[in-house]
Amino acid sequence: MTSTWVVGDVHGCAAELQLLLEQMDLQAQDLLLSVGDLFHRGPDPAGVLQILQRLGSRFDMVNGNHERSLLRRCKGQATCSIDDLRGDGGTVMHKNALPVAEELIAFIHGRSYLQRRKLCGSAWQQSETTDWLLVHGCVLPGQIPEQIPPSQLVRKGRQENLPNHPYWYETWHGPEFVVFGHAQSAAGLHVDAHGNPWCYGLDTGCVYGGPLTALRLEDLAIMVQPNVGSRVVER
Ligand SMILES: [Mn+2]
Repeated sequence: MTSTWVVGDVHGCAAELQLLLEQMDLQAQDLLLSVGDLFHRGPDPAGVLQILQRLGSRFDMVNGNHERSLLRRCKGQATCSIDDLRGDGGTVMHKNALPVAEELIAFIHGRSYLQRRKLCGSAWQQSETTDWLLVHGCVLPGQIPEQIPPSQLVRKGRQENLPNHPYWYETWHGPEFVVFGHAQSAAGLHVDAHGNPWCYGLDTGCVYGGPLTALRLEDLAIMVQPNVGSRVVER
């Protein structure tokens, strides 16, 4: 069986990513996908890059708001300063990213903001849902996901046309199953009134001390990173 793992917001937490991967024990046919926001806030963006580069074609991702901001800042620049590596909201990149700045930008350049893939596996045998979407922040009910601009896909996604402006994941009933990150408050499985699964939030706040978490699409298994011990978070 192929395993398709999706990991939540890494934000420069290389040690946690390494521990999770060791536990995951990816095989040659398996995939690791990321919901984006790989590099800012945390202590070791260069380490995250190295780990993911080693996975080669077994890794893929969508860009998050931090990648989007980083790419916009670095556009057209041959060399980078640490200021160019700022992310969303001006978040400073750890200085150990500077030696690998060009590699880091090349790694995220041209990545998509939305991916559509086919569901398969034991969790979906009785389900009419055929596709799943990988996105950093949101998709919006009533809109074709592929037509939503990146600036919206990386956001938390409130529905301004509804009373009390609920978040998209509070009313999302497909037709696709959606895996996303970005919002710690949205972490976990979201189901409808009949218990059908419709989306999964994977931002478990790793950079703030939560365990990095991954979801396997085939059976909705969850893997939680083993304890890394105490760590200072630089902001
Ligand atoms: Mn984000």
